[in-house]
Amino acid sequence: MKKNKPLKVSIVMGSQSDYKTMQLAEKTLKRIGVSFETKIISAHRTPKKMYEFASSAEKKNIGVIIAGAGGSAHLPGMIAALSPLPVLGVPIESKKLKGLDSLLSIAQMPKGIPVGTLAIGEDGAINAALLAASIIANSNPAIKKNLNNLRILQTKSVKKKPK
Ligand code: RP5
Repeated sequence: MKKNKPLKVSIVMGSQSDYKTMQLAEKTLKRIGVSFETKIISAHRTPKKMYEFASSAEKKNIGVIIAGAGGSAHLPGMIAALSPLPVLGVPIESKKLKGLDSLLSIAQMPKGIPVGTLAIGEDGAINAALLAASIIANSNPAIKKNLNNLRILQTKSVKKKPK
């Protein structure tokens, strides 16, 4: 019997300037052994590219989309509107409002089209990757094992006493 190809994660971001944050999602997925692709797609600067990406993502063996955006951060919501895949939004820490604008834009989706919103900035990028990996792990026992191992390591790394 032909084996299904494992699902991958697509990491997209609105601008090159988001990559400093979003590369932590890449690093985290690499650590867990989850396949991924990374693209710059802007909802307002490249709307046609966004439409093409979001409307064809499901056919391209993508299981989860992580979308990072800053300011008036409509990218995750627009992608979620066009794709049935789970979309995780990472609010980029913007210069002017420190990411509060991004957080509220991404989190305050009106009912009907959900975006799973993570924390602002680096923690959000890392947790988006961990969450994406745990979604992929539902149909991939090897990834489940890697995620569990990562948690065991994290637990062991906690010191008993402060120095
Ligand atoms: C958003 O505008 C991007 O996600 C980025 O966070 C923000 C600023 O973009 P640049 O002006 O740095 O390209 O679309």
